[in-house]
Amino acid sequence: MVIPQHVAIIMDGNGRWAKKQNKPRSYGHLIGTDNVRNIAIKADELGVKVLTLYAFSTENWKRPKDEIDYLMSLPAVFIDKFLKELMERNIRIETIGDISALPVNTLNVIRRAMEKTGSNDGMVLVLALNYGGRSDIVQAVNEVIKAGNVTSISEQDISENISTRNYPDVDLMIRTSLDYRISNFLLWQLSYSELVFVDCYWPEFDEKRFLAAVEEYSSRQRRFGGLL
Ligand code: V0D
Repeated sequence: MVIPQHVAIIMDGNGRWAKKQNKPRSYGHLIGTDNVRNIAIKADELGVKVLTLYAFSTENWKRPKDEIDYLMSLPAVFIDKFLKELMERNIRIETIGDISALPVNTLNVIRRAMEKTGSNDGMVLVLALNYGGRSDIVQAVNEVIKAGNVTSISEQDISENISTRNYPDVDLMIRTSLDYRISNFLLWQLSYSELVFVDCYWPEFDEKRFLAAVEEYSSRQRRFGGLL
């Protein structure tokens, strides 16, 4: 099997999953948080090097305040429950997106987790938080301009200044919940990625389904490798 080095996931459908069983949206988000742990561990076991998860988009600020407040409590929930396990597995936590706009409590929890896991050199678990793909590109262009004396900008300039500059290219992008959109997730980075859309909600996306998505990726690589 060909293992993707970098997998990115749009974890969609938590609210709809909860509604389906007459539970509040927050319940879906909470179970979705446990699933982040399950999929991260499966990815690590398969030998994935970087797992990037779309946890909060720049558009998510438009949601009701109560829901935003609840979402902002989830990093602490996740870290309290699973930091020990991440340390045992040598997994490092990093983020992309403008985390400076997050509530200060949330920000402190995330910073502490990044410090504690900072010297782990196994899989990197990247949380995209207050992330938008267009703003990532704009930010990279502005970095290049700031470096001075710019008359033109190359693809390499942008690749070297975009948020994911230290990670390998995204090999596989998975979106749950059967929406066939990129929704301002990694735009630059998905240029050559395989896209797999899965017909279940994020809380239902288990290890078996993750493995199936990796197998689909692997079979596409084999076909491409054989030029057939
Ligand atoms: C809700 C489903 C883990 C999608 C997953 C602040 C939306 C659960 C984190 C997390 C969220 C963040 C930082 C960190 C460790 C874990 C998370 C948010 C939402 C938005 F260092 N799950 N999760 N963050 N959801």
